[in-house]
Amino acid sequence: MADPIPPNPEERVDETSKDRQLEPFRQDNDGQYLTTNQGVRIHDDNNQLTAGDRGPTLMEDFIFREKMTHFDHESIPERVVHARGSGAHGYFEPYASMKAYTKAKFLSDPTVRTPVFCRFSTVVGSRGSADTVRDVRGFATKFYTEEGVFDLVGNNIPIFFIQDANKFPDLVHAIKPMPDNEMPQASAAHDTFWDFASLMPELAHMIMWILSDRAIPRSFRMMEGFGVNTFRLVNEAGEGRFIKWHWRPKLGSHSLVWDEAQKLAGKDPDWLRRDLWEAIETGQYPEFELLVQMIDEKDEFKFDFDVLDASKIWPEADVPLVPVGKMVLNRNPDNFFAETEQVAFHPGHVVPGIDVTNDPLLQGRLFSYLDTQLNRFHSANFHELPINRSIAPVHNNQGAGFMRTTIGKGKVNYFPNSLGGGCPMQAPENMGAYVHYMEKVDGHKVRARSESFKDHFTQAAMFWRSLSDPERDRLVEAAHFELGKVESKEVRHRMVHEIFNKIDHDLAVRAAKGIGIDPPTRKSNPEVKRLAPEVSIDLHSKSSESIATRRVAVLAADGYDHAVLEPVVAALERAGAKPKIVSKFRGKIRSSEGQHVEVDKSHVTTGSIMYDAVFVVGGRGCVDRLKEEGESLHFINEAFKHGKAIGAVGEGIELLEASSIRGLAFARPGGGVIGTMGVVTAPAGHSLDEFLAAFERAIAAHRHWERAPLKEAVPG
Ligand code: HDD
Repeated sequence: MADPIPPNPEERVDETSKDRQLEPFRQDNDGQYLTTNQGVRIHDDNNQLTAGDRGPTLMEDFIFREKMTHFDHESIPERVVHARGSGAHGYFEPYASMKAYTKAKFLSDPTVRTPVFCRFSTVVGSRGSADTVRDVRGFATKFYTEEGVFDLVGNNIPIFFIQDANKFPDLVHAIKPMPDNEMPQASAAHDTFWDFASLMPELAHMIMWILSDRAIPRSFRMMEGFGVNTFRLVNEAGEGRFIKWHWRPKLGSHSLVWDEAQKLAGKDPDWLRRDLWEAIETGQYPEFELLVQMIDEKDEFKFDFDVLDASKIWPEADVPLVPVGKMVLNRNPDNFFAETEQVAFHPGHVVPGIDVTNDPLLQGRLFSYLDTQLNRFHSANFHELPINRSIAPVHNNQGAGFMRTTIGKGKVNYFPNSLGGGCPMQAPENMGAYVHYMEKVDGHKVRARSESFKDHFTQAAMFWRSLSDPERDRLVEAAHFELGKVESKEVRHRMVHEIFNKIDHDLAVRAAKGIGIDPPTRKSNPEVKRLAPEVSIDLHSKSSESIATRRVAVLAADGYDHAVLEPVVAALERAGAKPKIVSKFRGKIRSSEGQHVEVDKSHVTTGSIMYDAVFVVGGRGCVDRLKEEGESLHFINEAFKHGKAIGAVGEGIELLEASSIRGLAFARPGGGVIGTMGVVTAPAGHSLDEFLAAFERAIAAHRHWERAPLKEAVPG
């Protein structure tokens, strides 16, 4: 008999269901003897079996052969895209029942916590590439629901490059490194990508997003996620609604700046991976809110975009966001390969109440993901790998194939059968069976793009108009970098005249200036239909008030003022921030009063790029030393240039004065706290509470773009 769902009320799905399922697969080597794969204990794991102690290896050395053969096979093909990723376990819980819209049980009962595994990734780079490259980030979540596995395979950008999956291989070939020399790694900044983009106007909107700050997130914990494609929710009554999935991070959306991203790629290529890992290890669990936008089937043709076109957003002003629930990531994987590498996502892994639509990008994805898993695992049984296993019981007649682990019992492996009592049997709809949405499909066979998909510039122009001035400056700088790396003048010309100028004339003129192309003399954006500002795009509107998990460098040296350092560090920690003492060398430094503090990071191992804010502690001896250290001055200049909050107390202010910051007022002895453009200073002896309140506000703001005119003169 097939197990009813759930098997019994005692075994109800909860957040630890997946963990319990994984437990028998875990292995701990503590206190164990080394063995062969057959469980035979090994006496000597340092030497081959040779003929004499200086002779050749004996053919019979089955122990060495087993070990070496295993090693030689210790890799699987990396993902053709999204090869580099980081995963985490957690749970999802809905705020309230979504029953009116979907029969999916995991969205219908707020008391149910569904276990999840989430994998964040970059798209273009190989497995070993740097985290902070300019790229889309993958945001894929596997929900182990009581009705089977549901995969929400999204990205951190709400739209996609192309509209039809048939262009996916071309897009990926163009954006991946050049076919002849495999350069550049993990970057779109080369001729083939921009050649493709300049010939494909449907990429125009996405190009704006990848040139924006969205493509260099500060943290996986501080970026939004989107299902991108249009899916469908279906309720018990069989009513369907078009939907788009959204994830919103509790910590707000934040980005790096490009100079910082490039430096981090060298100083800590694992920046995003480490950030996620450390946050979970220290109990600062990342949280995301799940939301949906819904469009009734009857309103399918009400909008000036096609609801099935993945290169378009649904403006929030037209289609509001409905909060659904929250996800908390609270456990790091035990093993990178077994979990993060072997997890296999597929947008076609849906449960009753969630269905697909005719979005032509999604339709192609439904083919590609299963196919790619077969290539990665060389087995149709990848669903049996522990990380991929459903926690809902699996019963079917698909019993064989490479690496099958389940031992099916009985003589009957076909359907229908009478010899097995008809089992496993088909489920009626009211017993949790998946029934496809009853959509009427009718039409001629055509290979064509719908007319309703052909406006490529309206939303790209809306995006540009919605940006603040500093965001526009950075987008133009990004275009200068990306296209500045393109050798072909023809490609650069086409991007400016055929794409940018159709989005916005000012953008085209500004982009042209940095890449050696004559700017267009006339506007050319006749296709733009609507220019209402789109608030949902603005990164700043989604900042968080909290400074939780922000990294603050505390610059200090021997002779520091302990009476300032200790309370500032404690206050930052109370607010959830991560202060770290940075000094020339590791070890202990001594205060002017004789106390000690342990240095967390030496200059050679860190840099301002690895912090969200900097604090300079006072103390005569300390500051005299810091002023003599190029690293400390560079630290301040670079943090200022990158728009980060800077705080200094007492003599610490002298380090700011010795830096290249010009045009800002600093606190004076006997005066009050001064906070301008995110630089907060307090004189010695002044109330630290007032200073800390202003400094924390400056950190919460994340970046201080209003400094732009001052930062030009500061060396980076
Ligand atoms: Fe894709 C992986 C997200 C379009 C084909 N995709 C992959 C991953 C994410 C996305 C997050 C990594 C999953 C993981 O962590 O293992 N992909 C998207 C989004 C898209 C999108 C949001 C736009 C709506 N993808 C897309 C298209 C195709 C693919 C149009 C092909 C028709 N994607 C793949 C793939 C990958 C993949 C080749 C590579 C590795 C894998 O599937 O498991 O099948």
